[in-house]
Amino acid sequence: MIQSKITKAALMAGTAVALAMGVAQAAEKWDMPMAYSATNFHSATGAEFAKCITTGTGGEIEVVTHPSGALFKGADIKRAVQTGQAPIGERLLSGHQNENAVFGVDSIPFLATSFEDAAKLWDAAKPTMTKILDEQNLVLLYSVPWPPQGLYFKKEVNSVADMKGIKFRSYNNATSRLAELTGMLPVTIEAAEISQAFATGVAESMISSGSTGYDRKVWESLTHFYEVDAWLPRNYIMVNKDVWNGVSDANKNVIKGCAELAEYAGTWRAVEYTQFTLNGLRAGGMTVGPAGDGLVGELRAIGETMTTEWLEAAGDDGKAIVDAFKAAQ
Ligand code: PCA
Repeated sequence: MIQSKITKAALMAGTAVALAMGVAQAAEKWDMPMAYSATNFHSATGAEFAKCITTGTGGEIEVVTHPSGALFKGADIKRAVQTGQAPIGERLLSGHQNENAVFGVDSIPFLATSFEDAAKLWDAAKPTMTKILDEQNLVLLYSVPWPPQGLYFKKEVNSVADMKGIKFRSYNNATSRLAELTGMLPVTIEAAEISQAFATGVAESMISSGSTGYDRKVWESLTHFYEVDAWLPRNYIMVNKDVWNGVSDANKNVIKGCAELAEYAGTWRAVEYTQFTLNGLRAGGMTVGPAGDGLVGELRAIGETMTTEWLEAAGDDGKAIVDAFKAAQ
């Protein structure tokens, strides 16, 4: 009896506190920079994630996405979130490979080449990524893969020799290294700017997903897409740790729930988008198909070189991730 009275009193007090807080707590607006076009599936997933948080927190935290690099360009998003210029943001994980090789684990050629293996590799890598990001004042919320990476050209290519001297658009260290090892000339360009780069001849080829080629209508400049399935890089969503620490437990739970949902939904979008976008490239007039055996063999040899280099650069942390991934296969 007594106990239930106490419980009731505690509940009432709790409600009073919650109401007072509700009144006192002004709604916060979180601007969320994203690097890719609004129509891209990562951006669509991010927009739903934002809505989920706004609804779930009853408007206490309103998340507003800014796709296409409109608020911060891809290369600047992590720094912006780390320093609190933006509370939350999305970035290509392997874009940070120059800070720490471990960030490039998802761009090791031919290590994880299917959605299933990419998920296993992420499971193996997530604790280490969470820790590295935490040390950089960032909280990892969720991560979604891109579809498998293939090669785009404006001519038929059957061997590495055919690539010599081609201007190649890169998006991280691994792609620049791939260009060097195939005799191409790497130039780093954000996805938001590739249509123009191809139209003006600043770049003539790239490795990317069918999704990015489709989003940027590359058939206006390029002619061939070779399915190589070299790797499936990931985007991830991060929050500034100080901002995160200021969020109530209830709202943290809402955000974590929304993040889980977004990771699941985004991953399925990536799977479904794969064939859809390859068909879109075909409809745009491109020749789309698997790379020939000769080319694949040469690329695999280059992949081995890159794997050795990565393992050297990523040290014990990197090796532990790859070992855990292989054990899970
Ligand atoms: N699209 C991104 C990264 C990987 C992908 O498929 C890009 O090309 O920038």
